[in-house]
Order: sequence, then structure tokens, then C-alpha cells
Amino acid sequence: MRSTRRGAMGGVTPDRDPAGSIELARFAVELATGAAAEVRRALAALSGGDMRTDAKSTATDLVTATDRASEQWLVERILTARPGDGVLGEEGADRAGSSGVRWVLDPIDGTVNFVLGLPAYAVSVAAEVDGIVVAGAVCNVASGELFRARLGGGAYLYDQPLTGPRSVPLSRAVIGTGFGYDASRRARQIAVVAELLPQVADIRRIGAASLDLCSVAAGRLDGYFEAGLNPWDYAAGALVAAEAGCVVTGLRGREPSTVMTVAAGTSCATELTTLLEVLGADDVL
Ligand code: LIP
Repeated sequence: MRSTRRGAMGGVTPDRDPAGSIELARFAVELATGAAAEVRRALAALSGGDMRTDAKSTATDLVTATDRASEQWLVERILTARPGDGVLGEEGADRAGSSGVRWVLDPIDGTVNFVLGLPAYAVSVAAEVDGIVVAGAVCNVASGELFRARLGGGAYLYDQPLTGPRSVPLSRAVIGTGFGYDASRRARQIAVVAELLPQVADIRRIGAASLDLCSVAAGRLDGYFEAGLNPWDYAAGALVAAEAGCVVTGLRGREPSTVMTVAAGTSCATELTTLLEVLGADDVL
């Protein structure tokens, strides 16, 4: 999954859009906003009743019936409209497809926030063509905010172009991060944050990587990094950040990946990645 800094507002027309990214971007928005409405409906139907949860990789890695229903809703819509496409979803959907297009889905990113009623959880939908993310949409279910991007076509909050964070050095930057569901990994991750904190303005832990990445694109965070993310956590958000002109990368010259995903404004990106390398932030898994 590759993502580079673009920010070019492309005048791409269908005949110059071989990847069909215009249509994929339109459908990604339809899917993300539609599934978000389904999640809101499910929440309303619960009407304050206790939300049943199951544990996945660890006791703190939660899944609800709504996560599963949201993914099923997304997969059904995709296979009805585009039967040849592939799908990769957090809750188990895994289909190769034959069209060269694959949808990478997080039906509820920030599930723990969803369970607690903390309004920072989102439906994240990305479309890959031959392994490259060409379109993405992230819909914050609680606020309804829609972040969207197309490769070479820029990034938007609704229809408002996004241009990334303000220009500050790392010492004045507010940096987002996150922690895994495994306690020993969290111990290693917090050790990195303990070293980092005195060298930045402050740290934020929002709890949903897709929204963290979109927050950098919108200038609500100056940077973000996290080790141990799954492709469905960062696929769409990384494109939104890259198309907003942010640096989106891994460490040591690598691509963003499960090992490490970093997004930051150009003014502090090099300082941030250099410091994270020194601190071994990509050596916590
Ligand atoms: C979450 C990520 C978050 C990370 C959590 C979890 P989920 O995804 O969005 O950044 O810190 O540990 O992985 O499990 O809510 O889809």
C-alpha cells in the first residue's frame, strides 16, 4: 500500500483517469456515509442499553454486533455494485476479486470509543487499484464529518480543500499517537512517548487512526505516528493526509505500514521521523 505527498488539485477527466478513481472516490463516499448512517441507526436502536462486546486479540480488543453489521452492509453494497472487486475488512471479509480493485474497510475505527460513547469513531473506506490506494473516505459517525481524497485530486472535509497543518517546529508541535491492545507492546510504546513528550508541545490520543490522520490533514494535529496499525486503520486516512500536502511515511525511508505510520506537516516531519528513529519507535511490536 503506497502513499506519497501530492496535494495537486488534478484536472483529471474520465479519459485521463485510467484507474477510474473519480468513480471509486464517489462510491467510497457513498459507502462511508451509508455505513455511518447504519451505525447511527444501530446505536439509536440500542437506546442506551448495554452494548454487548466480544474480545478479539486481547481482552481489551473489542468488537460489537454493530462492527460486524457495518462490515456486512459495506460488503453487500460493494459486491452488488462491483461484483468483480476484492475486499479486505477488519471483521474478516477477505476476497481477492478479479477487477484489480480492492476495498479496504474498517467498519468502525475506534471501536472502544464507540462502546464508551466517546464521539471519535469512524467508518473508513479505501479503494486500491493494483495495490495503490487511489480513493478514500472517512466518516466520523458521531459528528457526520466526511473526509475524502482521490490520488492526484486533493483532499477535502466535505467540499473544503484541506492543506495540512500550520508551520511549526517539532518543539511547538502537538502530536497524536496510539497504543496497541497488547499490554507489553503498550509498555514499549509509552516508553517512546515518555522520551518524545519533553521535546514537543503536547501529545493527543484520539483513539481512531483514521481520524488521527484526517486531523493532521485538517491541521487539527501537527503530526501523528503509530506502530502496529492494520491496513484498514490507515489506508484511507493516509491518502487524505498525503493529498492535503502532508508527509506520510514509515521510518528509515520505508513506506507507511503496520510497522510504523507517520503523518506530519512539512515543517516538522523530518525532525519527527528522525527523533522517532533515534527512539526506536518502530521497534515496539
Ligand atoms: C484502533 C486504531 C487506533 C489504535 C487502536 C485500534 P480499531 O482501531 O484506530 O489508532 O490505537 O489500538 O487499533 O481496533 O478501533 O479498529
